[in-house]
Amino acid sequence: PQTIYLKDYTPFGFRIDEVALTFRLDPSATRVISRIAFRPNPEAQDRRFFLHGEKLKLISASIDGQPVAPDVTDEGLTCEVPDTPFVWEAEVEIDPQANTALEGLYMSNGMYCTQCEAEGFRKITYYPDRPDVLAPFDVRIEGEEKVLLSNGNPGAQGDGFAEWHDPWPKPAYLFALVAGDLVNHPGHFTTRSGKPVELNVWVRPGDENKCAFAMESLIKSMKWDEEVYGREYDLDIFNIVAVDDFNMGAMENKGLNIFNSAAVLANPATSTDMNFERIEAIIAHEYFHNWTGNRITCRDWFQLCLKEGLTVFRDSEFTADMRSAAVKRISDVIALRARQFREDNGPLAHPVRPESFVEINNFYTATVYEKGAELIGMLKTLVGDEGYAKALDLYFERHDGDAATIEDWLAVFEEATGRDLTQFMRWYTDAGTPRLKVTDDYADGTYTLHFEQSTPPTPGQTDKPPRVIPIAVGLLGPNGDEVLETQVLEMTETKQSFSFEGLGAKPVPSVLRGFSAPVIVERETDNAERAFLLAHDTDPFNKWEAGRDLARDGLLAMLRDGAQPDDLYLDAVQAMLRDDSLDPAFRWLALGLPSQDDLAQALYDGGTTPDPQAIWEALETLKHARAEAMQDLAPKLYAQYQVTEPYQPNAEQSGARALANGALGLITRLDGGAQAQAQYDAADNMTQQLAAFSCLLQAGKGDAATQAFYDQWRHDRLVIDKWFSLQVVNAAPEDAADVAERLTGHPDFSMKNPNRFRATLGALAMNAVGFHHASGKGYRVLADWLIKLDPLNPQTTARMCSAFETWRRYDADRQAKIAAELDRILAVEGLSRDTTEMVSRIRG
Ligand code: HT7
Ligand code: ZN
Repeated sequence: PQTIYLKDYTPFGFRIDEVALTFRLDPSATRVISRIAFRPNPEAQDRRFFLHGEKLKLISASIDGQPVAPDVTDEGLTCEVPDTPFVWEAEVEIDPQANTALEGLYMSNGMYCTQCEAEGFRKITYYPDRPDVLAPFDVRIEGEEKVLLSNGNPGAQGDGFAEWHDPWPKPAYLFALVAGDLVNHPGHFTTRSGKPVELNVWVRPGDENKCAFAMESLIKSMKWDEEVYGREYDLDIFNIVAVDDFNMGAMENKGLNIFNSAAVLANPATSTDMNFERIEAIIAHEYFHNWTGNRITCRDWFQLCLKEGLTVFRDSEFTADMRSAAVKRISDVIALRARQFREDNGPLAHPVRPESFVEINNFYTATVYEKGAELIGMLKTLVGDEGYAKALDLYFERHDGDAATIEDWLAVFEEATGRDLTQFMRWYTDAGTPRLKVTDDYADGTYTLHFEQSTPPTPGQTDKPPRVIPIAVGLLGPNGDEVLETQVLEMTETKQSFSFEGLGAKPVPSVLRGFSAPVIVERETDNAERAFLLAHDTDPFNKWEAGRDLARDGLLAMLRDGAQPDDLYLDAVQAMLRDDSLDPAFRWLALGLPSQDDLAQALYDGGTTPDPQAIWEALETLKHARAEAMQDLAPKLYAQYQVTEPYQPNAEQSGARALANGALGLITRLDGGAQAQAQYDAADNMTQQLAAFSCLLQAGKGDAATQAFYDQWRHDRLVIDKWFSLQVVNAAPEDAADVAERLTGHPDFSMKNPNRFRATLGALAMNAVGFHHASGKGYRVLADWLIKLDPLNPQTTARMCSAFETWRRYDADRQAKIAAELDRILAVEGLSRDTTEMVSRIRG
């Protein structure tokens, strides 16, 4: 397969003034008629006329009304064209029903829908399917379905047809079409300049009672973007559609966002607090793309972080404003470390702006999204709130209607603030997570912090010069008072020291407050200092971090030296749980333990080969010790944080339920599931029901609940996804692969639905100890199913291969077993480009 390089970018030889598309819908033989007005692009040298096109049957083509016979290959067509403006017309036939890859135009439960990012439009018609070719689109849909939707504003609508006009020039990846017998949950928004906007959430009949929360979230997002970023909505209508078969969470098509139904449908009976929070964030994310992604798009796919990093950053700010900023920050960092640090430390490491790819779908990664968002956060820290606001205003003013680059993005910051960001650019071009070594000394009232940065080599990049790192620091006096409020130190060299004078005693440093840069801090410290920070730090992130480090180091000592659970940790976490002045959601986070994967990486980094079974056993031992240490406290917390008011998915109630359910986990370890069963029987919302169900499964008492849950929810596909997933995630180490395999034989299992596939096989990879069982059956079951899925859905298959990305950490026997599975996948004849690229990179 061909590798595409950023350095080879050249503009397309033509511009497009107008696109008109007509769709004659038919499940197996849809006709797409296109009329495209091209003119030579004065900024391009290369005037070869190449249109992308895949899996299309060309019926006819003409230029300025004269039939032409282009050269057609599997990837597109070329044709002689005039060197003056001309009109290209073509008719193609496509087969939506046979499209199981869920890219292009496909069918889901009898409904037509599209997914065009990144390169799906080429499966709809011949077109320059690249993000730097923008055009206004007019669309006519002819079909018998009750609802016919596309981008932009509605035009003529009649029996069997509908027309849509999108005045905003857009690249083809933002095109969308939906047709089906759908029902809508309507809403309304008036922009701050007084423009009325019609809002709709479209769903399959039966799902109407799951739309209200999405609509509220959309309205909040529209308002927030006006208030915080000064961005108004720009069409008369905004439609959201829920689709069951979808490869990712959602898609920001102009004026017609399409959502995985799991990322939009919710009500208290069927969705957990976490589902509600995720839906609110995804609705916001897709809506915010209207400006950061749609009005200003990317020049090429190497610039993906330009829209994704910025939009993730914006949705995190939104969630922080709607809920608790501290809890959001801590949760984001937990996710960043779990997914992005893991990626950055393995064979799939790549820069936030990659330099090459084979299949762009493989680069919708935690690095591009989450690390991309961290870079925006660092920029904001470096230039300050005012500088950031000025730079963003300039960005919107200067680049509205453009397909922009990271260079354009940094240039507006340089101009708006006068800063030189040459060194900052390394964050975009260099892969890998920097290590930040911290030491200190104190003499005569002066305290000095010494920093040293280094970044390990990553695939294709050995040399890593220093990057600018904003390090937020505070100092605490021996009595716990803060003697220095948060200051941002700017580290620009490999080694650098910063001194603080006039201190009466050696302070305790609180370094990298708020996780001010995506780095790994290495500092030799002791548990007493961590307990001190857990008790006194005013920075909520570092307070939480101190508890997490205590837990992690205690666990590592158990694993390396056979130590007992650390009393200092047990006492400190109890003291924190008893502190009613702390937000319950924060306390619930502080009760969390490092994951099996975190511990495996920490052992590996320290030179020890991780044993997945031993890691799981150490965690079990610590959880049991905690339950015993807190046998008085846990029931008190459980009672104190029961929510008696009617269910609301807001931050306050969610935090209380999370803490109470954390306490239920402790209780279950000692009472064998009695309290969990009582909660399960009484639950009137999914948060309570699912928490109790998990506890019962973990206690080995889940059989009755498993049957009852299925009987109660068999009609609800999203709830049944949870049923599949929980059984696998909570299975005992030796059973996990068998449970997953058994569930693939369940009548409700379907390979064609990515949610169900992930709920079963993705869940196996999440059960780390089960997946890495010494027998190798976890590896075998996952590889078997990836091989089966690949011909149907390469995109989802390739993404799920990342379960194997950490394989080099493990012992020789496990490595050999994983290598054999990777080789077995690679040997499959006709393996997709997506999966071939992923597995080859992982295999190395
Ligand atoms: N911009 C979108 C990314 C995307 C996608 C979404 C659904 C299915 C396939 C997809 N490929 C790429 C989603 C987002 O980041 O908002
Ligand atoms: Zn996005």
